[in-house]
This record gives sequence, structure tokens and C-alpha cells, in this order.
Amino acid sequence: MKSNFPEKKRPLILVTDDDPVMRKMICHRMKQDGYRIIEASNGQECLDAYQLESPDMILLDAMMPVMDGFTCCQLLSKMIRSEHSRRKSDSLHDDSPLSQTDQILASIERTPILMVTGLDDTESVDYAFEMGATDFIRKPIHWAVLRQRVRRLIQQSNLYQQLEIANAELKRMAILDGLTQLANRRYFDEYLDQQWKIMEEKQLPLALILCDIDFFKFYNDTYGHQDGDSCLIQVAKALTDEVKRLGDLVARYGGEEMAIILPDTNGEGAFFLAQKIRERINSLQVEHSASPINQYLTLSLGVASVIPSPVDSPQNLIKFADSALYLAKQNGRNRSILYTVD
Ligand code: GH3
Ligand code: MG
Ligand code: MG
Repeated sequence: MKSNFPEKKRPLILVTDDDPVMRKMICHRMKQDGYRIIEASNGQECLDAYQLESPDMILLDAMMPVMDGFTCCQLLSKMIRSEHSRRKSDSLHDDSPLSQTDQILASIERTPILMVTGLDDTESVDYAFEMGATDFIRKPIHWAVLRQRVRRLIQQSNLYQQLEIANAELKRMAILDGLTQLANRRYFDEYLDQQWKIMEEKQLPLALILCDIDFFKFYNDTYGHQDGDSCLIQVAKALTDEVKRLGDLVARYGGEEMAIILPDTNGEGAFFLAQKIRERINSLQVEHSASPINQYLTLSLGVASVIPSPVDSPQNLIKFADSALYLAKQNGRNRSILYTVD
């Protein structure tokens, strides 16, 4: 049969059987169907080949010397699962509401394992599935059945991968602001609550900087909304470049306002960072001819830091930073002000 797959996308099947004649026959059929093949003659070789080659599917004989197919299947399933959870833990935000979809997807096998065996008593069949086999086929092999099973398992596995990619993209979109690629307001709220609890437990300060572009309405009026958008992107990038510590979060708070959450940071430290950000924006020299206070674009920043306590709330921290920002505006803009209790 002619291959349906483009050359580079031909799925790779790992064929494991201790019987060389049987192995050759399976390989021959699989090649005819357009698959690429690697061979293993026992369980250990199969495990090694899996790690080395990452096949798209594994055909596994149950009865083999050195390591039987059931044991091999169990070890393979463990490897496949741990690789999957490693990939998952690399992703951004595992507590998102979308994690439910993840759990459903996680119940689908990733690299399918098709057991091939002469045994078809109830215990052996149950045992194969218990050990992590995705499906099961009897010897003597009915070649048409094998072909259909392989095709279906590979299709399912491809579909799963596509779902996983789409799911990761959805997760990303759910927490990012489309224009600036900063964290969005929803994620900001969530992260602030989370860090509030952690800092409360550790009795460490949590700081917040609110940054607002000065006279941005005039900027839009003068240069148009599109240039306004590019300007927001530029400011977002400058903020991200300045904010370096792991655990810090830069978010788009709303409109032309951005916010920075700084765990384990006191007022002085946060104020120092706010000043660095302000200077960086000044040094960009983004022309703002309609600004009454400067020929270039400027920022006003409100800074606050508190050690969270049960009688206080994250909303208060926002209120403090906001009132400092208000003062910065009142006192002439292009400045940072640290909130202090009067
Ligand atoms: P102030 O110095 O007091 O902050 O003055 P301002 O003009 O910056 O403040 P104001 O709140 O009056 O205006 C904010 C402007 O930000 C108005 C709005 O058009 C603009 N803006 C908000 N979001 C966006 C956006 O996504 N893109 C663009 N281009 N402009 C935005
Ligand atoms: Mg503004
Ligand atoms: Mg504003």
C-alpha cells in the first residue's frame, strides 16, 4: 500500500518481539502501510529504544525472555506518564480553571502501547490493561485488524497532541493581555491574592507599584490610537526589562495603567525600582509633544508595601498604591511616591 504520510511526518513505530520471524513480518506490514520502524528483541531493548527515539507508537509482544512484555509495558507507562507531568509542570499556571480539561486529557494515553500476545484469557487481558497497555491484539495476527488498530491509535494520539497544543494556547490567552503580552487583570487579581497569603504566612512585606502614563489621552489625540497602542507595548517591554526577580509580576491593570507585584519587598526597595522604571521611560525619549510637562513620554508611579495581616486585605494595598499614584499626579507627574501612613 502506498504511504498516506508526507515523508517527514511518517509515524515511527517501535516493534518489540523476541521472535525474529514474527518481528520481520510485523515490520514488513507496517512499512507497507507507510510507517517508519525501529526494532527491539526484548523488554530492555524496548525501554532503551523508547528513550532514545521517542516513537509515536509501541507494538509490544507479551511473552519475551529477559523482560516480559507486561513488565516492560508497566515501566514504559511510568516513563510516559512522568515525561507528561514534567512537560505539564513546565507550563505557566496549573491552577487555572482550564486544568479540568487537562485532567480529562491526561486520562488519554500519550504514546500508545499495543500489546501483541498469544494469551487471551481474562487474566492476561486484564493484566495487560492494568500494566498500562492502550489496546490488545491476539496472535496469530489478523493483519487487517492490526492495520486498523495501529491507524486508529496513531490518529487518537495525534489528536491528543493537537488538543494539548490548543489547550496550552487557551491557557496562555486566558492570563495574558492581548496587546502588551503582560499578565492581564484577571491574573493580576489572582496572583495578588496568592502572594498576599504566602507573605502573610511568612510575615514578609508585599509591595505594589501602580504606573500610569502621563497625559496619555493627549498622546492618542496627537499621534492616533495605533501609535498609542505601540507606545503601550514599548512601556510594557521597558517594565518587563526592569523587573527581574523571580516571583515579581508585571500586569496590565487597565487602560494605560500597569501594575507590578513584588513579593518580599519593602517600601524602600519598591520605591527604588519605581524610580529606575521612571528613569528608563525618560531615557527612551518617546516624543510626546502634547504633554504639558515634558517633551517626552513620562510615567507617574504610586508605591506601597505592607506586611499582610488577617485584618488587612489586598484591596487595601491597591488603595494605598492608588492614593500614592494620585499624589504623584497632584504633585506634578513624572515622579514616584511611596505611600506612608500619616
Ligand atoms: P493622566 O496624566 O492624568 O493620567 O492623564 P491621562 O490622559 O493619561 O489619563 P486619562 O485617564 O484621562 O486617559 C487615559 C487614556 O488612555 C485615555 C485612553 O484613550 C487611553 N487608553 C486606554 N487604553 C488604551 C489602549 O489600549 N490603547 C490606546 N491607544 N489608548 C488607550
Ligand atoms: Mg494616564
Ligand atoms: Mg489612567
